[in-house]
Amino acid sequence: MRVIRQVLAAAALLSAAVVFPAAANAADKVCKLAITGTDLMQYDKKELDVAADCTSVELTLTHGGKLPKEAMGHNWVLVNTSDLSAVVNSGMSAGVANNYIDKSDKKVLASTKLVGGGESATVTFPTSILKKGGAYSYLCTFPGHNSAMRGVLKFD
Ligand SMILES: [Cu+2]
Repeated sequence: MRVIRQVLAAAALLSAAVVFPAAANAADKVCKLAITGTDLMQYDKKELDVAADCTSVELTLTHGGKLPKEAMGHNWVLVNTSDLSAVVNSGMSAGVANNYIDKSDKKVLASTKLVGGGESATVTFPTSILKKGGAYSYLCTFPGHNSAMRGVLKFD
C-alpha cells in the first residue's frame, strides 16, 4: 500500500511538472518594446502601445548618442500621469548614484537604470500592474529632462 501511494505521488508530481509549464507558456505573451534616447534630449517615440493579450512587457531603452550618463543620461520610468511631478522630485533626491530613481517610491511602476551614450537597459514588468484601456506616462527623470522626454504608454 505504501509503495502504491509513493508511486501515485510520484506520478502526480511528474504530470504536474509536465502540465503546468506548458499551460503557463500557452498563456504567457511577452511583448517587446524599444525606445531610444538621444544626445538632443529626446525619446524617438511619444507613444508606446501594449496589446491587450500581452501578459508582460520587455522594454529596452537604448541611448543612441555619445554623451556620458553624467551629462546626458537617460532612463525610462513608467508612472500614473498624476504622479509624474512627484516621481521627478523623488528621483532628483535619489541622485545619479541611484539612477535618479527612488526605489522605495511606490509611484514608480517600472523603470530602467540610467544609461549613457551607446548603452542600453531593459526592464520587464507584468501587465497585471496596468488597467485595460489605461493610459500611463513615461519619462526620463534625469534632472531637467522630463519636460522634453515624456510620452504615453497605452494598454489596449
Ligand atoms: Cu534623459
